[in-house]
Amino acid sequence: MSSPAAVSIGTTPTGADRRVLLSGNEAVAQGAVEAGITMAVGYPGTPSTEILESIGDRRDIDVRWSPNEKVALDVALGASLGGARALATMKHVGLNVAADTFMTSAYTGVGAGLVIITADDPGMHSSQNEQDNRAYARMAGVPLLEPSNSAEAREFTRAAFELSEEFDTPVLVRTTTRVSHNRGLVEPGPRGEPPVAGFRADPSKYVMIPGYARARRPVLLERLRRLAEYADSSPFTQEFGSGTDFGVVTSGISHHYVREALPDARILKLGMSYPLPMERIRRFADSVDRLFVVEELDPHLENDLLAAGIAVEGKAFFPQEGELDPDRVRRGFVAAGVLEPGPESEPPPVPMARPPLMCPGCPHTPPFLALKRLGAVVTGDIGCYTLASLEPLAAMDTCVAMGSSIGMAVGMAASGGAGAPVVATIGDSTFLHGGVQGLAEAVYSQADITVLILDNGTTAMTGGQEHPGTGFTLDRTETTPVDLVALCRALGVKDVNVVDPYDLAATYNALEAAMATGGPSVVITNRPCVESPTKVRDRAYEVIADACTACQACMTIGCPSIVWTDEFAEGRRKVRIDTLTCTGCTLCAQICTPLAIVPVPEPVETGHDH
Ligand SMILES: Cc1ncc(C[n+]2csc(CCOP(=O)(O)OP(=O)(O)O)c2C)c(N)n1
Repeated sequence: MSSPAAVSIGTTPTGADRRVLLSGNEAVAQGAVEAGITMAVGYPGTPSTEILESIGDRRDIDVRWSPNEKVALDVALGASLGGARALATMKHVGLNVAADTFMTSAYTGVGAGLVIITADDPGMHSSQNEQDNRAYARMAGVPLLEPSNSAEAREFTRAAFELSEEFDTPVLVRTTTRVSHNRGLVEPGPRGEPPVAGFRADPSKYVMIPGYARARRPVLLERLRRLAEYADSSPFTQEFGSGTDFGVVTSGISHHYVREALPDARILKLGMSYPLPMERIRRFADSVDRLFVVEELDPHLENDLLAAGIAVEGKAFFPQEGELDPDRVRRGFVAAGVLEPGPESEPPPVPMARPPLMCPGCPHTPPFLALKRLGAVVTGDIGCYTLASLEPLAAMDTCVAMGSSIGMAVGMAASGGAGAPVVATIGDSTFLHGGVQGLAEAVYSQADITVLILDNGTTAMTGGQEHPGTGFTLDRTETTPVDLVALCRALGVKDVNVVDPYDLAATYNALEAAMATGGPSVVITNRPCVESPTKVRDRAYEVIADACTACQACMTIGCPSIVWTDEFAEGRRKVRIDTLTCTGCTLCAQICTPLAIVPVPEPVETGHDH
């Protein structure tokens, strides 16, 4: 068997074997390129981020990060109305942010095709919840496609643009972490021709005042009826296996788990899971004695089938929380009496669990050390700094949704029950995503809070993406950065201070002073992330073993470069520094009272090149 070609997204391989190995995210991008998109826009969020990154260097497509998902969808919708096929990408919780536009875009319909990718995260590998975004398709009344692997991610995304134009509707394509990140064989096609139509003004379609929106509601419902008819004959529905004892209705990645658990089972695989191909499902149900639904998370399909009067079993045997896998599916079918109990497969051994930690030299560490010492109540936000909630820093009290820290701080302070000064901590990307309005609220209500903006010049948590405060666009073109100090002042915050977080004393003092100010105050830390966009590596530090008194103060910062030794002083273990990973931030040296932590000596100049 020949091996698949290496190819960049959107170019067609020329060898005999035209297949390439692509992740689900790359395959989505490939499908969109083949569909002729000229606009791709999103906000980073695992597991969706690589979709835009994989086409970021294309000159024929306008690929951009927006400040948040709502703006991304607004940009995509505007582009679509202007005649450009547009792709909007986000993680599942991003659709909550974009939901306002999403709901009403179902009323306006589209110009050129508009496809929204929601990348869901069952199992919460990197998310604050595991909401099942299939519900959004029903709530908005838009068609939903669910690819199960990379080949389908490409095909379904491409087809979604056709559907979008044929039915004049945005189309939601839902992937899940396993589909987004797994690699599979894909046969790419050529770049599609972008559509040429421009904007056609039609206020009754695009201006959603009540009088016009009321008239669009029946249009939406009639469109859904036609989509349901289409679903029944669409190529998105496939049948596998044989037998009449039982059948399984499934979609997305669950399809592969069922086939692994029960290779010969009768399966009806739904590629389009809203609206449902109900007549096909009914015929399938009639052809088997027992019908099961296997689906991750909510009983989305199960409830629809039950509501249609189709007897079906599902969540009684298959869990509603977490990811499914072949073993969980097998156990469900054993419980249902369909499979004999067999030997349980042993999960592979996991090396010693390592708790997540901030990186060596992370500029987020010092302000949290200071906040802990200052005894603040800290409403946190989402980003690398959320790790400050864990030991040994343990300096964050809440974390709910992007941008929530500031509004929650306002409420916490207003409650009168905080018992200590309240500080909201928020990253630069998150501040521009959803924090600015919280600060407006703090100014508006003259809340007695301090907002700590951790400006590391990137969106580090998701791998270092640009945002409007960085001064660069997705393709690293320079642009005008949003000036955070000027923005805070313009909102009405009088007390705005910038501090170098590597100076622990200055950081402590700045926070202490801000917390003592009445009304809202802002402290901004200004060191770049040590990993992105370029690695920051200064001269490393080391521990003078004889000088170390084993006080272990340096261990309180949770730096992974500081490790235990086998030496003891007064019964306590001494430490050393891994000089390969130390970035030379000096934080540990600043808190080492015996002055045992010093820079490694400069290499001696020998005059010889090696
Ligand atoms: C609504 C929403 N969109 C996207 C994400 C994914 N996400 C988590 S944190 C984060 C931003 C982190 O950047 P920043 O606030 O600058 O902090 P840093 O990680 O750089 O410290 C993103 C995009 C999310 N959790 N929720």
